[in-house]
Amino acid sequence: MILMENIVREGHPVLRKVADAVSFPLSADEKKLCNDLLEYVINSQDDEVCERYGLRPGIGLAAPQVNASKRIFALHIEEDGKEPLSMVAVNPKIVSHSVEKTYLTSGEGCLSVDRDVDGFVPRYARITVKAFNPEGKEFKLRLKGLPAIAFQHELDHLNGVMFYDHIDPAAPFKVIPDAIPFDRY
Ligand code: K2U
Ligand code: NI
Repeated sequence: MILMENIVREGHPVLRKVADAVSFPLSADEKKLCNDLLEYVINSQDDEVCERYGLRPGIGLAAPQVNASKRIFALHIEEDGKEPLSMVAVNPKIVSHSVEKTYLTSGEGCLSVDRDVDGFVPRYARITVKAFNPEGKEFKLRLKGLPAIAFQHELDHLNGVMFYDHIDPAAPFKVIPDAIPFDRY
């Protein structure tokens, strides 16, 4: 299982690389990586497991964050009153997006960043995405709200982008044009 010691931290060059697309069928190691990434995000949202293994809770985890420069990430998002969103996305793409933006009013964090970086992170409010599951089956989803934000955060990891790259250091809380705020709490 992935532990915090397996998650690389900012400054590690792998976090600034454009990750490599993977080809199907996945190797045994790549299949294990997919399972491990999803297992981490599920484990990290279980208070007992989180406590026992000292995990930081996460709703997403990308392969580069465990030093594997491959275009794979996992998401597991449970929101009250909504169907859980649980996926491993292989070679993910945003195929279209809204003009409208959104941002988490709480700002964003990252399992690879051991510090608070304040500021609004502009994200597309609604996205249409395509990806493959680990078995090689393509899927297409329309996402909004926290799933859309998380998908964009993880896709950034596959392109060597960190959330704070989107924050204007001169005005971290400046109003984002055409943006609707997203309150997590
Ligand atoms: O990629 C990661 O480091 C996991 C990120 C994913 C994420 C960050 C900001 C916004 C959406 C997703 C976080 O550590 S997950 C922690 C978290 C949990 C719930 C909502 C937002 C962030
Ligand atoms: Ni992150």
